[in-house]
Amino acid sequence: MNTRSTLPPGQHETEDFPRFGLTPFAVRFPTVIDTVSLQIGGDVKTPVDVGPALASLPRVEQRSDFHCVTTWTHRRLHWGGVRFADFYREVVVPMAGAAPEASFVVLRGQDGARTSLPLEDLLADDVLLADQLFGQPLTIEHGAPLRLVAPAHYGYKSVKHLSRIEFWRSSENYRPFGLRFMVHPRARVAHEERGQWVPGWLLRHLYRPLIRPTVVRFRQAMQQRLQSSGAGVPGEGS
Ligand SMILES: Nc1nc2c(c(=O)[nH]1)N[C@H]1C(S)=C(S)[C@@H](COP(=O)(O)O)O[C@H]1N2
Ligand SMILES: [Mo]
Repeated sequence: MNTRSTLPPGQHETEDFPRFGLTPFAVRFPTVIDTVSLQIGGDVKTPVDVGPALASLPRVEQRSDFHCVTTWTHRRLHWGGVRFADFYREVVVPMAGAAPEASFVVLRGQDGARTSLPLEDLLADDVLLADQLFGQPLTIEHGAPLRLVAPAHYGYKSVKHLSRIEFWRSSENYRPFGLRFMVHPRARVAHEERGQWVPGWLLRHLYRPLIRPTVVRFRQAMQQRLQSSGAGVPGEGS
């Protein structure tokens, strides 16, 4: 799939690739960045930490564009990691015993961020569990030690600091983070599924003014963390 020649509806290209998210997460940081621990849960036979098993999967490299729902796009990022589809078939099914009907997937980050996607969307060829960006281990800014990369979906589906994935038969017990209109169950960029109830073209205009202050907020929080000792976890629990 080539998404490089034209931008998706309502997106514009940015030179920088900022640390970004909903503002409560600006001051939340991962606690474990030197090893990968990835818990599998939900409707599975054996809840298990599959972090070590990721090393047995074939590695892939991928160039893809990254589209934030607030309308910025950063093109041609070069990710390294493993395919979610390989991970599901070779690790999740055999090790955790996930049932095929458990197709509602919840992804959680060490900072408390969470999102959901249908299993079918995660099995697409371009969805990765990434641990590298441009040949280097992921930085804290961009999701250390492991993040999802789902290029066909808005950035909020690409959970950073990924620590837990749940496979559920039903979505009924899941509550999204934040305001419901901002969360689309699929969030496909090509269909401009930015949120629910409010049309994508209208959300473009509501979100655009938020980009600059959000970038500043996330950058300042990162600088403060660096200044106040590398090991601490400032702002945790807010
Ligand atoms: N754990 C976690 N994952 C997250 C977020 C976050 O705040 N925390 N923000 C999301 C949003 S809205 C976007 S656009 C991308 C930003 O990725 P970046 O910070 O690497 O640019 O991460 C997504 N995944
Ligand atoms: Mo985003």
